Amino acid sequence: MRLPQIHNRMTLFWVVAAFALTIPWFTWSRLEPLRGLFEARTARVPSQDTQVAPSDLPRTPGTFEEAKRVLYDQVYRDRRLTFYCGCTYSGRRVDLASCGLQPRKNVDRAARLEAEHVFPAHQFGQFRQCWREPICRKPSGGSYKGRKCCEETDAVFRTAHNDLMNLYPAEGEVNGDRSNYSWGMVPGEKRVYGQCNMEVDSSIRRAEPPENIMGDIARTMFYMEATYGFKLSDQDRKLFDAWNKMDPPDEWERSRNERIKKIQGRGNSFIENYPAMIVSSSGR
Ligand SMILES: [Ca+2]
Repeated sequence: MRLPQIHNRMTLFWVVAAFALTIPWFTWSRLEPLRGLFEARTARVPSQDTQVAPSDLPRTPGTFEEAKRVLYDQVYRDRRLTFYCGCTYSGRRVDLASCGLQPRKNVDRAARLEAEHVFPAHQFGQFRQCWREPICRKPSGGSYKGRKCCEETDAVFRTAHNDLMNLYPAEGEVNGDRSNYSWGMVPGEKRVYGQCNMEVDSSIRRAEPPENIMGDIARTMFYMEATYGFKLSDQDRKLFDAWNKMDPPDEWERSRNERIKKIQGRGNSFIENYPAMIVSSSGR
């Protein structure tokens, strides 16, 4: 009499187990669109754990504090205009009325001037050892990883992080909203910053800049790839090729490049050789 009882219990166990496993499988299989989105997101950012010989690196400022000072006081010494919305600024405060910029939520940060990384530090840092593993030691004995650790230990990261070519004076809240999202086209024409034509969609982690700086952004991204070996995805390359053609370098973009070249010893060939570089950048 005991054997059939055990048999029945085992059967019941397997029936329940199979049923329990079916629920997550069924749910996952129904989420095809979400899964595709997740895969697309992870595929959009290729690994950036590159190494460049120290002699091949530009002479960028040694710290981020120094980079900001040089950016504001030297490169933009007579050009007090923010990157995204074209507002005037004085000291470290943005004049919101000068460009019709409406704060979305954070009034104080909206008017704060910040240095924006066009190629986000998170995107070129996240694959590096110093970002992922706690290889840095505190004097007190603990360990840490991430941006600070990379700035201290990784010459390629530090040089790229402080590269003035990749830094632009931007409006604090817009900079914060852009976060480390990729550049792209955002469906619709949402206007959440008043007259400023910057669109950020956190649901697809994407930001669309105003048209007059699309080319500036594309050439900055090409420069970061060429200088540090940070790879652009095929999708990004197509987008930036289009932006590069649509918005050629203007007088200010060329002057900015010359000023930074004097400081760092190297210019952006995608600006200097425009439009010759279009062919080589799109042909890869
Ligand atoms: Ca432009």
